[in-house]
Amino acid sequence: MSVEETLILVKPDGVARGLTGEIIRRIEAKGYRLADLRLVAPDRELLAAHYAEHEGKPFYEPLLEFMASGPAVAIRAQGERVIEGFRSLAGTTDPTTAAPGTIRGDLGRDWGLKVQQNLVHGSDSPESAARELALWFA
Ligand code: DAT
Ligand code: MG
Repeated sequence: MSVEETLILVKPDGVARGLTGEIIRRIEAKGYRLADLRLVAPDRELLAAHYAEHEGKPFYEPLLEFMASGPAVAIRAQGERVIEGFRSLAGTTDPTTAAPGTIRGDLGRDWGLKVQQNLVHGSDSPESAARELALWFA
């Protein structure tokens, strides 16, 4: 048994497109537990801390700008191997090539889509999850 918790974000595109319910439905259908949930309008400081590993990359500024464009839904989700499991549910980073059946593969749009508009975030390791949960649920 390895019960973990992870940070899931429904990003501003997901909230704006009215997909929060559909995304939460998939999380719950998989059997994960919602331990905490909040609507957050993140400031620059929070986003810079959250995406510190990407600072300096070409997509960093557009990514922060997009993430500040509207509210996000932050979820503390718990479950057996939920970190890896949610990333599997989410699909690979680029919605164009994310597998059908995944959140990004099923719900991502190709028309005018930018890679950062990929609906969700999920922590990628136990260390990231602890760090990110502390930021979003401070
Ligand atoms: P993931 O969100 O799948 O963990 P990541 O941590 O590598 O992906 O990148 C964080 C976010 O940055 C990602 O959700 C979308 C954006 N991004 C990543 N690579 C990109 C690229 N090559 N061009 C534009 N945006 C990118
Ligand atoms: Mg990542």
